[in-house]
Amino acid sequence: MLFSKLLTFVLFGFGLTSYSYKRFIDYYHVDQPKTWTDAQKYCREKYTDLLSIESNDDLRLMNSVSVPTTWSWIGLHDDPKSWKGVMGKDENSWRWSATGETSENGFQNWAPTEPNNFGSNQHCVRISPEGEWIDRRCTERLQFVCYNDTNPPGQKTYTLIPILASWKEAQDYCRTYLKDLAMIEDTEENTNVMSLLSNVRVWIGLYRNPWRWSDRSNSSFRNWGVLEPDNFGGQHCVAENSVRYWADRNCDIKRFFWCYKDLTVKRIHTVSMKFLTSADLSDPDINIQILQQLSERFNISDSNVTLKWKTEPRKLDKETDEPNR
Ligand SMILES: [Ca+2]
Ligand SMILES: [Ca+2]
Repeated sequence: MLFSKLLTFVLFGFGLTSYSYKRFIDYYHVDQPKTWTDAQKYCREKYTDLLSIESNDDLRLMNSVSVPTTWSWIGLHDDPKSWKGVMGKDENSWRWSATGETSENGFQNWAPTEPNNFGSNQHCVRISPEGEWIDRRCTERLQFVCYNDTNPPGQKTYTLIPILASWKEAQDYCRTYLKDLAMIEDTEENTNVMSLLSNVRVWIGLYRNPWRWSDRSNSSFRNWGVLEPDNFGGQHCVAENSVRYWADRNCDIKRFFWCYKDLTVKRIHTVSMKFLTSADLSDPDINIQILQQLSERFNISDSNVTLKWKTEPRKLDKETDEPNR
């Protein structure tokens, strides 16, 4: 009797899972004076974090909480350890225009007492004729140095552009006509840029994004009071008052503060599908290929949607007697 092995169809299902988030938080005003750092620690221990304020809705809801008329810490700060005299690797550290990242070797050549973020609005960097770096207001109009690294390949060559421009205008110019604003990663490159300058101060490609939320919220919502932030006397932490206006204040002063508790519910919706295929589903490459094709077919580009294999118990292969005809 002849036997032949018949492979049963094996079905695999895949699950289409979508996550949706909405911000639901409880607001807590804590009437215990603490420094900003101690307030952050307290909120993280007792609740979720210092309060991040992401919209006018948050301001309205804060109004519903009874608070004394006083300045109270919220979660926004501009940590000097991330950028003062260092290059740093945090969200508000210095970074190069060409890469959006800090230098790998951390090379820096700050002038004494710089960067100081004077007036709380110096987030772009110019180089002096002596080769020293200084943070300045990005809207200041200066000449600038662009660079290219294609001739010879990989080696930076610098070009002084004798046009007055804001830092952003200078960046646009360099990206249009060369590679980018000057990127400087060692002493030799710094000297090369310096040699182009005859008593002029120019923009280079260094900048940073100031202010970040304690809970890493990426909200850009701000509600500064008049003439704030001003960094007066070195103010790097943000407090808000009873009419919901914000100001930077000295982080070491003890103040009441706002915490929040995250009540966000993560909702998961799963859609499972099954299909028949003659493809070899034991091959991981084919599995990936099918997922890619399905992602394209269903136009899945939303980061809240994931498409993944869910392996079901495999039916045993059956050895079946086949009539010998
Ligand atoms: Ca400065
Ligand atoms: Ca201030």
